[in-house]
Amino acid sequence: MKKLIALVLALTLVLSASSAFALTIGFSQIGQESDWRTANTDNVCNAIEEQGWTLVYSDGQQKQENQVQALRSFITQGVDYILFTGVVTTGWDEVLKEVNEAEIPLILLDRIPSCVDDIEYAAAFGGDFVEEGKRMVRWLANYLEKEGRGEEEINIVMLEGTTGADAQVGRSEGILAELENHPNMTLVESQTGNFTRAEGQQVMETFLNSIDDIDVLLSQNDDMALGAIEAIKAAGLKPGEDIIIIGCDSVKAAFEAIIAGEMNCTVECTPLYADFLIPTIEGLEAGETYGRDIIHPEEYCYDAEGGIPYTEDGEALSIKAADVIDERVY
Ligand code: GYE
Repeated sequence: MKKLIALVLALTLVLSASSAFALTIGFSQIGQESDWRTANTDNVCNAIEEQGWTLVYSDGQQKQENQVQALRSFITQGVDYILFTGVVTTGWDEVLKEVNEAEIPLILLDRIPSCVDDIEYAAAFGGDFVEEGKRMVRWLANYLEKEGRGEEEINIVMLEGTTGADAQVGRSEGILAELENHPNMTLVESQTGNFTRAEGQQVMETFLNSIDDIDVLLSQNDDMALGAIEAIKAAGLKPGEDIIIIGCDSVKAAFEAIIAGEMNCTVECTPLYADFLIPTIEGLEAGETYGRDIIHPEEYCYDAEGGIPYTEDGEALSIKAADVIDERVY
């Protein structure tokens, strides 16, 4: 009898924790290049499984053709929803039209394909990458000003993300646009580090070998900045002091580097989309529609002391990394 009661209790718990709908969700993810990506995959996959929904997960290993294949196999399997993050922006027109023809609701996540205006989608969530790029430069300009270096000639090197990825295209655009406002800042060299630590380190090594006086590194994600820190140390320089280092994503490891004085700032880009995604799918199941807006989460900027403006209106101020590191989940 006791066993029976325990079983009934356990079943009730499972049922109340899982959702009322039995859904199968196909998720075409791009790969595992960074801490951001790991956090994103875990957050989305765990949330789907916690709902009791069936997850069909596919890791594209940074290859567009793998992702095209995954999308086609989701169509063949007749999944109920497709979540899609494309490794690059272009080249998705055909396969996404096939998804539309199969009438499987498509949810765009993180990186938005360039054919977005020509396809149907049920909802879209992603970072405002152009704004993130601008924030990196605005933070830099305001920091230099505060340090009394506002008029100084500043040499910048840049580590770019995967060439042609939405986050690379957008952040580059934002950075270049904002640099126009600062004639004292020169972008002396820019190369891709593919959003990985290993390549960030390698490319920074080549920058250090060929350029004498690097003042600033703008790194389009934190992982590449963390790799670059190793290269800078190996060259006998002090990261965060001899070279100002600004990253993007705001992963915990970047907070640790900031607290250690080896990195100066990280502009936030959240990977935590589950809290948007699950209610959206539940809403779609209930017949809601979400229009064509691309939803950008609210994001901040973190550094050693706090108090540096980074938005266009100058009102939002950077947050001290040490004050919030304990709450960081990624
Ligand atoms: O910044 C980087 C990741 O698309 C926003 O991809 C994402 C980017 C993120 O690998 O770390």
